[in-house]
Formats: sequence, structure tokens, C-alpha cells
Amino acid sequence: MPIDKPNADKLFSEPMKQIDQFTFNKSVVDVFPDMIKRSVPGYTTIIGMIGDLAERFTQPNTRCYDLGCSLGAATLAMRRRIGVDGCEIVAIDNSQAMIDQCSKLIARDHGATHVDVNCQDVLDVHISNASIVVLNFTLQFIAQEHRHTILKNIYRGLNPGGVLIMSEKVAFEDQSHHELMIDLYHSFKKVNGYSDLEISQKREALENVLIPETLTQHRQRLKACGFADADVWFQCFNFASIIAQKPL
Ligand code: GEK
Repeated sequence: MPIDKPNADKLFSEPMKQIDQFTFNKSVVDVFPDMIKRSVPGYTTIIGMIGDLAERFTQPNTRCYDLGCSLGAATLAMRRRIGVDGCEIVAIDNSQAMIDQCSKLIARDHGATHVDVNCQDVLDVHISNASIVVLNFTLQFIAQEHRHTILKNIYRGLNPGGVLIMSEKVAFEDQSHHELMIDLYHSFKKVNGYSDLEISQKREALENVLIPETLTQHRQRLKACGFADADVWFQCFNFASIIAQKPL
């Protein structure tokens, strides 16, 4: 089967009179694989490592959840590495355009583990019998007042020994460090072919849509939800991934 070349992300390349709030619509879906690789430092590494973590933590006859799955990159990474029987992956996203394309990509893959793909809000998902829950750059798009409820629901639904893998764009308490990380991040985007115009228009579109928090805020919330020792396992500039295990 030929491998499709991803469409280049040019969504913000022309000057815009009015910049609408960013949404995960069909135009975004069409360029998403290119967009996320060029916009999130470490994305490909994190996806690969989610496969490693799935191999290590998936228990037989349990579920793995990919919440805010987009096109299912983490789902496929887990599916390729789950080595135990009786498991199911539940992939959830509230963008119908994402789910339509995700379903096609999952159908093309011939992994043995069953994948259930649903268009649903993360807030409405009932989590149970879970070995792994992945929130790969999803919580940042959810209103802050709902974040505790989601993480508490995840904690309840995880089996003892199960893990949450949560990646986020983060902010820093120290203003000069924060500015340095943003500057390094913008250099990363420029090296990846985004112009100053694209960077600033996208930034404006994401204002009030993507709300980063500090690692301290994340650790405190995770602790309050029951995850006693949640901490960072990957970081590049202002993008980090946390692993949190439910005690055995
Ligand atoms: C990946 N995890 O490739 N309920 C469900 N989905 C949501 C919600 C919500 N309330 N809010 C946002 N989303 C993926 C990348 S992208 C990250 C995740 C990014 C979905 C939204 O529709 C989008 O598909 C995803 O979360 C965020 O590993 O684009 O920076």
C-alpha cells in the first residue's frame, strides 16, 4: 500500500484580516500530521515512547485509553507494542472531522488489539479497567475548571499499577526562563519552516484555546486526584510529558 505524504501545513501562511479561534476542523485534520510534528518539539519521540510504555504497563484483559486521540498516533503506537491478550484500546476525540479520519487510519492498520473509536467529550468518558490512559497534548485544550474532574475520573478508572501518560505545553513560574523557553520554541518552529507571520497568527488563534499551566500546577492537581508520585519523564523546551502510576 503506498504511504500517503502528509499535506503541508500552510493554514496561517497568508496575512489574515481576522483571526478566528483555533478549532480542530477539516482543514486542520488535512494537515495535522505535518502540523503537529513541526509544532511540538519531541512529538515523534513521545509517540514512540508511548509504545514502549504500553509494552511495559498493559495488563492482560484491560483497556488502554487515548483521550483526545486526533488521528490516533498514540493509539497505533500502543497497538503495535501491546504484547498481552484480551486488551482493547478506546480512542476518543470530540472533533468529528478527526474521528472520521482516525477511523480510516485505524482500519488500514492490521494490529491484533481491538480499537474502539468514538466521537465524545473527554468529560463524558467513563473509564474502567484501565492499564494505561494517554492524554497526549489534550488537557491543555480543556477548560481549567474541568481538569480536576477528568483526572479524578482517570484515577478511579485505572487498575492498581496502571499509568497515566500526560503531555502538555507548559508555562514556567520564572518569567525570564518562561521567555527563554518560548524563544527557543519559536526558533524550533522557524527551523521547521514556519514564518514569523505563521507563528504569530497561530499564536493568536490559540489564545484562550490552549491554556498552559506550570509543572507545579500539574503535579499538585495530580496529587490531589490520588496520583502520589507524578513526575516528568520527557521535556523539550516548554513541552513536557508526565507519567503517574496508581499505586499497586
Ligand atoms: C496525538 N493526542 O497525536 N474532548 C475530546 N477531545 C478533545 C477535547 C475534549 N474536550 N478538547 C480537545 N480535544 C494527539 C494530539 S491534539 C494536540 C492531540 C494539538 C481534542 C482535539 O479535537 C484534538 O484532536 C486533540 O484533543 C488535541 O497524540 O493539536 O496540539
